[in-house]
Amino acid sequence: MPDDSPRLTRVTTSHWGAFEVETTGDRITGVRPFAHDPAPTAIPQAIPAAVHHRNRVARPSIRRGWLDGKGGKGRGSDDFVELPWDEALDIAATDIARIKRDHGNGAIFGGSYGWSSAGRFHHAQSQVHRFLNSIGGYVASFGSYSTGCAQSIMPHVFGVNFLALLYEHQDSWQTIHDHTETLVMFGGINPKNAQVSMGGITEHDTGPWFDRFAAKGMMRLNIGPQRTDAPTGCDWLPLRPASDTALMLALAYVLEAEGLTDHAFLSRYTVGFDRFRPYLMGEVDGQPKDPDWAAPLCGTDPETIRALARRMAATRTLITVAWSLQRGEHGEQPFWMSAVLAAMLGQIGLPGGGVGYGYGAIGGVGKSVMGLRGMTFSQLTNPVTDTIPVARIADMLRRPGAPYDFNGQRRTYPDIRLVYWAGGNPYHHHQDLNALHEAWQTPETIIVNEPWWTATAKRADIVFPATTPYEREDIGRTSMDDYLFHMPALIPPVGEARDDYAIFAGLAERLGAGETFTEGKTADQWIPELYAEYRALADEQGIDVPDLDTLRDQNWVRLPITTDGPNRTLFAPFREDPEAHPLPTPSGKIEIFSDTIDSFGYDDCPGHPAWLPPAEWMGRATPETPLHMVSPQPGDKLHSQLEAALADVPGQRPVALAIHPKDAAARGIEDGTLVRVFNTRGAARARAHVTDAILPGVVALPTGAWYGDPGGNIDPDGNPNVLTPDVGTSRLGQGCSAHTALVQVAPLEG
Ligand SMILES: Nc1nc2c(c(=O)[nH]1)N[C@H]1C(S)=C(S)[C@@H](COP(=O)(O)OP(=O)(O)OC[C@H]3O[C@@H](n4cnc5c(=O)[nH]c(N)nc54)[C@H](O)[C@@H]3O)O[C@H]1N2
Ligand SMILES: Nc1nc2c(c(=O)[nH]1)N[C@H]1C(S)=C(S)[C@@H](COP(=O)(O)OP(=O)(O)OC[C@H]3O[C@@H](n4cnc5c(=O)[nH]c(N)nc54)[C@H](O)[C@@H]3O)O[C@H]1N2
Ligand SMILES: [Mo]
Repeated sequence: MPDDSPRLTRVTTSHWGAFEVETTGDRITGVRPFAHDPAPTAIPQAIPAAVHHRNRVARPSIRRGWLDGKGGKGRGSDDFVELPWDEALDIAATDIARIKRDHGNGAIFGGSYGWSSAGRFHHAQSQVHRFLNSIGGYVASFGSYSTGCAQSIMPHVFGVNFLALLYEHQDSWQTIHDHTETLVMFGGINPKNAQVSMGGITEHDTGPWFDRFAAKGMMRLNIGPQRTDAPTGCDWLPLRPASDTALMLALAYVLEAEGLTDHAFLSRYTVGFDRFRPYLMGEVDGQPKDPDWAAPLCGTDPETIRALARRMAATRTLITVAWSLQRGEHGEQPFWMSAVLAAMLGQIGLPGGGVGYGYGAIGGVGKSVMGLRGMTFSQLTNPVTDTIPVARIADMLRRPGAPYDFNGQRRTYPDIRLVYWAGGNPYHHHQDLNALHEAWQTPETIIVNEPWWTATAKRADIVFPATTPYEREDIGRTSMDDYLFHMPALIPPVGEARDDYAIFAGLAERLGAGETFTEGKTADQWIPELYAEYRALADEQGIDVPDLDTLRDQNWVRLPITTDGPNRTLFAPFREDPEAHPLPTPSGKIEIFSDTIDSFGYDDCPGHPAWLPPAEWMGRATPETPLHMVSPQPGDKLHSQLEAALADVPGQRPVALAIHPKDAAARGIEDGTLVRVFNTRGAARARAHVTDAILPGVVALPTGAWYGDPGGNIDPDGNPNVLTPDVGTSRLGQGCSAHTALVQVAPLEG
C-alpha cells in the first residue's frame, strides 16, 4: 500500500557532519549528503535502520536481580522488567537518595565518559553533570581516552593546555600548504578519522588539502604500521608500533652527530638540552641512540633514518603526530620527543615548520576559524573535588581506598557505590573488558541513559530510554567549524524515549533539586534562552548570527568566521620575542628537560624523553603472542554508535582484521577467513582482510563492535578491547594503553 504520509526533507548535523534527512510521517526513510560538503561521509546511511531498530530501549527497564535485592551479581545475564516512567524514576530517585545519605556524594561516579551525540543543549555529558551537581556533586574524571596522556605531559613541555594548542594555535592547512616542504607524519594523517569531529565538521576537506599538497610537490611521509593511515600517494616508511621514540631519537642523533642541530634555537628557546644530550649520545648508558641502534627496534634500515634526518634539516619540515601514539604504554615519550626533535631542527614558530598533533585525528584540526564558542548549558559547580584520570575507572571500582600516582600527585581511589552513565559506552571504549566486567559487579547501583541496548545498557541495573538527536530540537555548532545548524525534531520520540534533560528533571524533582536543575524551564524554553545568549556573544565579536526563528526557517547558515590565510603558525609570537611572549612553563621556554617531571621520580616518565619500550610490542613478541595488534578507529562509523544497524549488514560482522599476506599464509588464513584473535586476556572473532598495506607482524582490528556475552569464551563481533591491557600510559599521564597489545591469530574452527 502506498504510504501517503507527508514526506519532508530537512538538514541536521552530527559528529560526522551535516546530512539531509527524509522523513515519511513518523519515520526516517532516507538520508542524503549535505550539498555543501565536498567529501561527504557514508556514516549516516545507517541512521534510518538504527533509529527504528528493534534494539532501541523502548521503556524504562530495571534488572530483575537488582529489583529482587540481589545486588550487582547478574549484571550482563539477568533479564529486565519494564516499568512505567513514574515508577522507574521513583525507584531510581529513592536509591540515589539512599546512597547519598549513607555514603555521601563522593560515592557517586558520574565521570560518564563518551561522545554521545552532537547538539549543544541535549549534550548528554553536560546534562548528567548538571544533574549530579544539582544534587550535591559526584566524582568526575580528568582527560579523555583520545588524548588523556598528552593532556598531562604536553603542558610540562610547552606550558599551554594541549587542547587549546591543537584547536587554536597549530599551523592551519593553509600555512602548511604554503610553506611545508617535508611533512613527516608519525601515525599518518587519515581522512578516514577526519570524517569526525566533536560536534561536527561540515566541509570535509582533509582529502582535498592533500590533493593540493601533492600538486605542490610537498614530500608527504607516513611513518607507521599501516600504509592506509595516510591518503593514497603519500610515501610510507613502515614502522613497528610503539617504536616511534627510538626513530625520533635516532633522527636527533644524526642531527647532533652531523652538526645539523640548530643550537642557536636551543639556547634561545629551550632549556635542558645539556641534560638530554648525554643520554642521546650514549654518554650515560654507553648506548648512542644512533641509527644502527634504532633500525632493528623500528624494523627499518639505518640509511633511511640518516637520509630522512638530513632532509628534515635541509627543508621546511613539519612533524605531525597522531593521537594514537599516546594511546599506548609510555605514550608520553613519542609526544615529548617529537617536540625535542622539532626544537633541534630549529623550525618551531616558523610557518609550516616545527611540530603539530592530531592533524586528521578529527576533522577540525588545521581548520582556521575565529574563536567563537558554541551555545553552552551550565553544568553548575561540583562540590565534590575528587576526580580520577578517565581511563582508570576499572582500577577505581576494583580498589577503593587504594593509592595511585597521577602527574606528580599521590591520590586515593574513592569508594564508589553508584555509577551514572549517560552518553558513553564503557563496554566499547575501555581496555580489558573481561576484567572491567569483574570490576563492574562491585557498585551497588548502576544507572544508564541510552537509546540502544548497548553492552553497557545490558550491564546496568536501571536503564532509561533516551531519545536520539533526530527526536528532539537542538542547535548544532562547534568552535572548530564555520556552520551553524538548527537541528529540528524530525520525528517524535521512538517508543517511550525521553530526552536526557527530561529524565534528569524527573529525578532532580524527586530529590528536591528540581528548581536547581530546571530553573523552572522546559527544554523548549531553555533552547531560545541559551541561543539568545550565544547570539549576543557572537554579536559582541562582530559576528552576525540570525535570530532563532530565522535559523529555524533556514535550517543552517554558514558563519563568516573562517580566517584561512597564511596566518596561523604555532608559537610564532614566542619565536618572534621569547621575552615578551614566554611560554607558560616554569622556565618560560620549551622544556627538553623538565625539573618538575624529574622531581616526581617516576622511572616510567623520567626528566627527559627516553626510549622506554612497552611491556607488549614486537620487540617482546613471544611464541604464544607473536603479533602486535593496533586497534584504530573504525572507518565506517563513530565508535560503537549505530552498531545496532551495522551489525545487521550481511558480511560486516565480525569486524575485519587487517593482516599481512606472510602472516596469513603462515597460519593458513585467506582473505575472508573467520579467525580467532586471542591472548591471555580474551579472544575475539574477526574476518581476515589480507593486505600488504600493513607491516608483517602487525594486525589491525578497529574498534566499534559491541561487547558480547562474557559467558561465551569469544567475543562474537570482534571487539578489540577484550584483548587490550588496562594499564595507564605511565604514572604521569595515566592515559589508556589501547594500542599496546600482543596477540595470536588462528583460523576459527567450527
Ligand atoms: N582499543 C581501543 N579502544 C579505544 C580506542 C582505541 O583507539 N582503541 N579509542 C578510545 C577513544 S579515543 C574514544 S573517544 C572512546 C570512544 O568511546 P565512547 O565515546 O564511549 O563511544 P561511543 O560509541 O561514541 O559512545 C556513545 C554512546 O552514547 C550513546 N548516545 C548517543 N546519543 C545519546 C544521547 O543523546 N543520550 C544518551 N544518554 N546517550 C546517547 C550512543 O548510543 C553510544 O552508546 O573509545 C576509546 N577506546
Ligand atoms: N571514522 C571515524 N573517525 C574517527 C573516530 C571514529 O570512531 N570513526 N573517532 C575519533 C576519535 S574519538 C579520535 S580520539 C580520533 C583518533 O585519532 P587517532 O588516534 O589518530 O587514530 P587511530 O585510528 O586510533 O590510529 C591511527 C593509526 O595510528 C597507527 N598506530 C597505532 N599505533 C601506532 C604507533 O605506535 N606508532 C605509529 N607510528 N602509528 C601507530 C595505526 O596504524 C592507526 O591506524 O579519531 C576520531 N575520528
Ligand atoms: Mo577519542
